[in-house]
Amino acid sequence: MMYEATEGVETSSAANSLMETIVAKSPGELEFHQAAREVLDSVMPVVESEKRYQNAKILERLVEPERVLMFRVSWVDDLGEVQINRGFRVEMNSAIGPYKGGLRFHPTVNLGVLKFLALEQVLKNALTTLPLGGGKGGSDFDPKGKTDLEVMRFCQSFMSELFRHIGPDTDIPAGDIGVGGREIGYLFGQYKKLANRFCGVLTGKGLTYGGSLIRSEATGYGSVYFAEDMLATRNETFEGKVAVVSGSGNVAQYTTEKLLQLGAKVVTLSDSAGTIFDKNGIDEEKLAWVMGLKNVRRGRIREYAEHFEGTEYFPDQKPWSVKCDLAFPSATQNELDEDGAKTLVKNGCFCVSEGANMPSTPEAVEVFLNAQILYGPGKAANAGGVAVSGLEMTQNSGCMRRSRDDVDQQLRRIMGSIHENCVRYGKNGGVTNYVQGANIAGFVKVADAMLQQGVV
Ligand code: NDP
Ligand code: 2IT
Repeated sequence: MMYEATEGVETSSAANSLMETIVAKSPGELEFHQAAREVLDSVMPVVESEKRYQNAKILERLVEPERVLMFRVSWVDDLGEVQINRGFRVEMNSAIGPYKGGLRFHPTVNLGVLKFLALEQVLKNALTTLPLGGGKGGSDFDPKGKTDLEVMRFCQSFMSELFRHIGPDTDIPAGDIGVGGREIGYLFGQYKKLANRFCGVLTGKGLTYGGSLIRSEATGYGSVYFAEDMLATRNETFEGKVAVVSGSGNVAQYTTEKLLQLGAKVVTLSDSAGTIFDKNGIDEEKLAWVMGLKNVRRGRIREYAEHFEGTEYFPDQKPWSVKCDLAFPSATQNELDEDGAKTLVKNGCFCVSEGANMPSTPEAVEVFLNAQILYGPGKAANAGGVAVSGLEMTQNSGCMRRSRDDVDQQLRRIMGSIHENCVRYGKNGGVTNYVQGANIAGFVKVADAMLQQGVV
């Protein structure tokens, strides 16, 4: 079967031929194909100029997970009915450190989705400057509408299998969609019981049992810090800018918080059912209300429009048609398509920073690159979350605790260094292609480590 390259993207025959192998070996894994295609297109020129990468088949090895675990998760719901879900952990690459990456609980989870997330994680983690390999896991379990006890029983059953494969020096999971503080707590409790060991095997833990200050905030804050650095390249700041944010979970909430602190006006949030548009801006008080709605009452974003006057609700809509200067896609993959991207650019949006993983379709990315707006891809812009996870690991292993300011300053410094690295590898004339920059900078670090470790 021939693999169709994305229209308008320069491809090499080596990239096409590796893509065909990937598709033949992993049919149907569409999100993985999409993520791999982008990486291959960015890094192939580097590989073609370095014989040693070709001889050691670095790229061919990079797209093949080192190990994939897939297991049954059986549990009993509140009505006494037996439920069966599927659990996964994709251990993608451990060249520069132990496998590290989140767990996602969402009905759309399958092997292809987790392989795309794991590949992104490998390059993202390399960008953080920390010694972290890449992995991702999760389940097709849907926490929506489940009671706390059901979620606890599911997490315990999930960890009853996963615990034998993870550890603070081998594989350290964390949160992602559908996995927040509540789930990490239940997962940690079960790990500790089975392993008879209290250690930093998970990150995103509660502050009373080894969690790091700023971990909850880190992905959202980091995505705004990355945008701040992109804006600075054009002598711009957040002051007086209008921003649209998608999603209303962990990443969207703290993106909004940091944007407010830095002087921007945030006018949208969304969830899988629709978008709210608040022309007056979501202030701190309204944001606190959203956090209660989403993190405690676990309600729908529609309720915002019922609660706050002057707000509109657009069912089944994304935020991209709302006029703005800045956009922060912070919900899920492929939530921003070509039409959405064209509308954003037409309305004057000139900076997009991705809190989510791969939220823009390849066609949307093309629109941003052709328009030469500031476009920060997820693997660079959202790396703040895993970076603070890395700091949490060092606090756990050193039995120490950093202050809020200390962690926030380190996060700021790391985002600055990721930005610098993207510019170093992505600058082309006066314009930086952050997609190329992020992919090449991450790849070179992992590839060199793989070369030095031989064929394993
Ligand atoms: P949460 O579960 O806290 O929130 C997810 C948000 O996205 C919710 O508003 C949810 O709406 C929406 N959403 C999820 N799936 C879909 C879908 N299929 N269609 C439309 N909307 C959807 O997750 P996070 O905020 O942690 O994660 C958001 C994104 O950020 C993900 O792409 C994740 O991979 C990425 N990310 C997260 C990091 C972290 O540290 N948490 C780190 C780096 C990246 P609803 O409630 O209706 O489902
Ligand atoms: O996509 C991601 O980077 C995350 N979900 C966070 C991973 C982590 O290990 O903190």
